[in-house]
Amino acid sequence: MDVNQFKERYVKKFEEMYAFDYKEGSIREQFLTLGYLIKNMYAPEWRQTSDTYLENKSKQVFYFSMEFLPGTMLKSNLLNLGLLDTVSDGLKELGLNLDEVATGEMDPALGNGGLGRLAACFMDSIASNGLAGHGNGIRYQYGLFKQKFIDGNQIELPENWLRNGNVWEVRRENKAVTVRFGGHVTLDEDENGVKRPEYHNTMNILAVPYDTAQVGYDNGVVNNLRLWSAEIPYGEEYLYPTDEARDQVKQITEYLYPDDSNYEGRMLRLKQEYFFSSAGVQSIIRYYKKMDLDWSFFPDKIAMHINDTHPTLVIPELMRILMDEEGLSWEQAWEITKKTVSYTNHTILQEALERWPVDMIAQLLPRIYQIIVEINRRHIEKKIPLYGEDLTYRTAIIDHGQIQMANLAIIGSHSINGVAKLHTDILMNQTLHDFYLMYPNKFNNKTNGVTMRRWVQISNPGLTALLDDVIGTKWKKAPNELVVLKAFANDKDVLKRLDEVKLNNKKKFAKYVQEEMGITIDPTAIFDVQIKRLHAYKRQLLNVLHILDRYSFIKENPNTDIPKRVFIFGAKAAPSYHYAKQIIKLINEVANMINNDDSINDLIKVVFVENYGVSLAELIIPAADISEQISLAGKEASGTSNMKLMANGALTLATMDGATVEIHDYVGKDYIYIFGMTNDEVQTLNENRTYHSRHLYETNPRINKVLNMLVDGSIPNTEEIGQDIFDSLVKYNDEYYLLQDFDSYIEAHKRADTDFKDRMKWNKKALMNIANAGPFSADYTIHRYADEIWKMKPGEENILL
Ligand code: DL6
Repeated sequence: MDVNQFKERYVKKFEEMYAFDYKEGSIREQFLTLGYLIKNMYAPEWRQTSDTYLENKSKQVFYFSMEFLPGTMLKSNLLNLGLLDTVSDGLKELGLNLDEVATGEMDPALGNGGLGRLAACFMDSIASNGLAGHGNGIRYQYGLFKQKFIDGNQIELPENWLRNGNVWEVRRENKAVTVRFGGHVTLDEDENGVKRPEYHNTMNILAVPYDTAQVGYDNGVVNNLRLWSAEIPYGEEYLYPTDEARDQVKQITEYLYPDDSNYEGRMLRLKQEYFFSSAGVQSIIRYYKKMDLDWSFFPDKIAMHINDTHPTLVIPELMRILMDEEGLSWEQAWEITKKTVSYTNHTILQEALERWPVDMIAQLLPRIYQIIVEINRRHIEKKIPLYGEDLTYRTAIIDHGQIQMANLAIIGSHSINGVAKLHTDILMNQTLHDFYLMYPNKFNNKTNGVTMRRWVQISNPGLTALLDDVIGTKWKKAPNELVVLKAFANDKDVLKRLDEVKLNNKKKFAKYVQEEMGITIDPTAIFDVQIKRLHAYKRQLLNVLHILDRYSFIKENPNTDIPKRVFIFGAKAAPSYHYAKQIIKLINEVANMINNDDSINDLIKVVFVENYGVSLAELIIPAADISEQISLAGKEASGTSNMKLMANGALTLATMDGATVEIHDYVGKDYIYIFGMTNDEVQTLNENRTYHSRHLYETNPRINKVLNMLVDGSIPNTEEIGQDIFDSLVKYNDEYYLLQDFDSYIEAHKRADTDFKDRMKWNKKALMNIANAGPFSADYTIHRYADEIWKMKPGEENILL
């Protein structure tokens, strides 16, 4: 399609939809027109892809995830279809602007953070790698809450992302399935003497799928993301006569759980987990039957991947269907299930390891409960002779009245992977060591990755143009080609152009900050960025302590020549996470104090953006100079903002944690600022029990001064929270060792200050980061998942162009 054809089709489509001239359309109408037009364009390939998979009986992977955080889809669809320039030019000729039209799209916040965003990167890479793979999740009516700051406090508002409809989705009522909850189950013998379950008094919910195309990059592949919505079954409305009864159904897919680390035993969440697991498995089984193959081929044709333990009920659900509905024996069903399912662990935080009370599962899912009990019984029976009672019981699925979901996920699958080398090592050697002894071959590492299409090509067009010009365009399909850039590490012209690209991105962000927040920031300052969920282990507080230290230094040395810094934060706290919300309040009050202090000559500014999410990340990341990855070593499973920031030329200032260890190894120690304890040192400190934070407070003058600022009235409006935060560091012995790492953190920042003054030196470091970002492309990560876990190859038949 050329520009003229596009223009013609756009104008026609607009008139068909709205019956007036496109020039009078609102941004929303202009966006919707474009969205429907694009959807019409990929629809034939979407259909053809799925037909081809069926005809060729291709092996397909289904990625089960409670969260998908895709970001807006207009530009990524255009990019992947090869239409970005055509549409941008065409709109311009029509007097419209693609960037403006794109603002008409809502950003679907169907995830909390890293885990959901990873799932979205994977969808893009699966399709772009030409693999037959689809997502399976929940179509939440309300995404993650919209964050507002009122008097510096986080307030949560509902995020009704569907209020104007969703152009990309297709409701497929004819593909709906029924999911059963509650009631009770009896096992009755059929005419052949086989025990069959009979369900009584269940609550039946209709699961209706909404499909969204996942367009591959320049390869004609269009896969599917299927999100399920809960509805009352047709013709059964009479069973739900009250508002309360109807609400119970609606609630199942109403809200995304706003917490990524602390799962309370809430019935609704358990319902959500079973709802989308069951619906997904049922639809896959229905599909498999169309292939008309023996059940023994199931794992050769289907892989089901569970993204953390939230979809673990896939395991007993697959068992249930294979045995109860398809008549397979326990042994046959178990073999198929294990070979089909694989599991990724995303955290070692104890509070995030899911456990459900036995009573709750027994009451909500009686048949599933029976199956879990039997899986557990057989596991124990089989393993005791091999590993003894102690070890075996430590790996039991049912323990102290709780169902351990990670144990079920490991026992019922053929692969468990961590998301960075260090994380996987910790899983094997500590957290899941008993399982590692039992199943060493199931464990493997798959370091996370990010899609360079969204995180470089779409969000940083300036850098993309520079790369295309300097190293050619191969990197777009083979991100490791970025390494060619190293040849230009001392090329003054390239470094200058890189500097200009960064400056332009910083100006763009500065404009946003001015317009939306009324804060003036200098684009030539160091933009120091920490963007991630607010959590104590991620140590945003350490960042604040550094800001306070720097602030008091400048107050005492107003003529210092350190470069200006803008500290940029983006973070949401789980609504019930009191301490994290106190940190948010502290950052906002520190920002207020510093931003309004004329005596420091603008040497520091603090910007805490409201409602951080994918769209804001696309604006902030290309503008970043420093990437703060400062979690306590051993706590961050991987991190992915570290990869996005690196690919955009930010220098990482970090502890040796998660995938940052690998970033360090690739980029080399001269191009990264490492500080703080290693994981081994943290372990030693834990074991020795010799840490006394109060001692550091009392003996280290710098720490003493900064901590006193939290309680001596230096920071307005923080009386209560200041004391609580101070206590967490001094009275309660500083659980995440901020004070232990404080000095080396300050030193790392000093090194960055010095380097930043030498522009060419800094730009060379930035260039080296971009050049080494290739290995962190999700395309490679997905290649490894496909090859080593799912046993899939991007077959010729999947590449349609
Ligand atoms: O693997 C994706 C992402 C990692 O990069 C982060 O390090 C990790 O904190 C995050 N985990 C979660 C917690 N979810 N659970 N359970 O989001 O996963």
